[in-house]
Amino acid sequence: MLIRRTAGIPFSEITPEALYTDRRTFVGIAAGAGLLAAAGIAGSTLGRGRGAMNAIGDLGGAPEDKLTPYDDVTTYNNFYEFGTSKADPSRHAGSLRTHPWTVRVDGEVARPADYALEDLVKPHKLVDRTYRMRCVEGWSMVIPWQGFPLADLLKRVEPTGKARFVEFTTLNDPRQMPGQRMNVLPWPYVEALRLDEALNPLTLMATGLYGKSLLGQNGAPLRVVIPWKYGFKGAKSIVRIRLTEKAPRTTWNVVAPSEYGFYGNVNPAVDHPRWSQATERRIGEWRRRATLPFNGYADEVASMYAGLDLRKNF
Ligand SMILES: Nc1nc2c(c(=O)[nH]1)N[C@H]1C(S)=C(S)[C@@H](COP(=O)(O)O)O[C@H]1N2
Ligand SMILES: [Mo]
Repeated sequence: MLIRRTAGIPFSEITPEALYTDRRTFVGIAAGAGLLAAAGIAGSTLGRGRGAMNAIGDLGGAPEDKLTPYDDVTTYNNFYEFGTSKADPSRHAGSLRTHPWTVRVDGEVARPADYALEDLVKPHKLVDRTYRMRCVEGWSMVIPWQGFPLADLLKRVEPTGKARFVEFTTLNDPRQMPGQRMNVLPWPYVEALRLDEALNPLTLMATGLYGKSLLGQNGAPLRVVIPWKYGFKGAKSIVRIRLTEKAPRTTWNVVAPSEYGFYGNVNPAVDHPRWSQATERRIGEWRRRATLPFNGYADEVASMYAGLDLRKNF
């Protein structure tokens, strides 16, 4: 699938100056960083203070953030359908066929349908969103994604008055996904959000990163990205999006409920039972840095959890 370019300009021709002057194309936070990356300055520091950050889009108060190199983003992965080691997905995801690809959208919606991927994506304006990503294992990355807000798709399919949750299901096909021939997880991989989380403008259906279509290891052709939650919430290679009234059963929560709550919000104050979540290591760096509440996106998301005990609802 071709990635639509912002205003029809090829990524290779977009300069930092163009980004700076065309501020209106910056949707949400750090919308320009993906373009910067594609313009060939991946890994450069995104400004040296909040002022400079704001000029190209605010990553949420972490002036030291640099884009994680493309090679790391595409070779250090968790995608147990292709094996449990970090290198397995990039080694084995070549067997994933993403054309044709169908996504079922059903449950509590006025317009349930099976969509060919192209028809699902085409009506949406693709945006650039550079997000900090934090795995529950204690490592993190900064990834320039392309995709469309999940909210745009949900509005299109018209949730019914009963819809309270959105469930995402990954492809289940052991012929293409060798890791599914083993019982490391119950397949298919399922994740879910509350409807308000799914409608939050930060929640992205990603189709690409660094200006290129997603590779299998990153969840081609379509995956969900929720930057204030631990990585496991972001289901890859999605074949079904179902709206429900009751809370769906989600894979890691079912496998180890004491370790993986339904919410999975990044929270340095709530340790994983087996390790601290207070700090993280950015891939490509050695030092550990402080983990931020909601991964640094508290301004955008904390209000959704007002009155909720985040120690119980982890
Ligand atoms: N289907 C599926 N989705 C998945 C996973 C998985 O094993 N299977 N791993 C999750 C975890 S733990 C993380 S940290 C992220 C990693 O995404 P990335 O490899 O694109 O960085 O994918 C998430 N989505
Ligand atoms: Mo993870």
